[in-house]
Amino acid sequence: MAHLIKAQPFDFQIDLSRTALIIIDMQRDFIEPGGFGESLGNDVSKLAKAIQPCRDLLEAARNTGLLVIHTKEAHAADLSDCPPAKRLRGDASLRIGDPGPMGRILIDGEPGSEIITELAPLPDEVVLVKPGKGAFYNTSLKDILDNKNITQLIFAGVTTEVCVQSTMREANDRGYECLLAEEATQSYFEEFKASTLDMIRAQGAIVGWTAHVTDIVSSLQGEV
Ligand code: C5J
Repeated sequence: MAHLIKAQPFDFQIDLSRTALIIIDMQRDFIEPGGFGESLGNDVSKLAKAIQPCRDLLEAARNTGLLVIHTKEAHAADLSDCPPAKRLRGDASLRIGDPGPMGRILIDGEPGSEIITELAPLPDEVVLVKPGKGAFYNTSLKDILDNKNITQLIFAGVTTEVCVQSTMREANDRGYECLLAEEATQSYFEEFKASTLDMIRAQGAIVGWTAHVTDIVSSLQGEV
């Protein structure tokens, strides 16, 4: 059934039977102290604002029966999927693969790579491990979406200008209609979040749409 969601730059016509919710990288390594985000010098407390809006969206998506996909940015224990250029870049206090307070930094299976408990995936939800910033790179995401006839994607998660934006651009180029839930995404840099939202919806939704979580949730609940 098609619903209209109040969005920018114009209303988003959603077909619930062809829509998935993708929650990007709400994992301890980015949200909690001692992980990858903090090792790069970021104030990780800035991302906490996204948690409750993500929960609201997740609950509505579950109640509506949408396909739910959680992504995690994480690498194999032997680092075979981590290019040296990624591992060695910058002035990190701990690099990818180094032991930290939540296990090895950004390694799949370590405590730091777990999705935060507030957003813990249900057993039937997809948890997609991705080695890059974009969730289509070196993953089966396209096949998962094709198998379910998904053509529209609602995005949430962190960080807005890195993994969320990269994945939205990848999805847009592959023909998906992309809607970003404004309060359910955060950046370590407020100005980067604001600019990303502007870039996405500029030029007549050149990458996609943005909408408030309350408007998305009301629409999923059939209230509008
Ligand atoms: C970053 C991400 N910021 N999930 N990853 O390195 O956005």
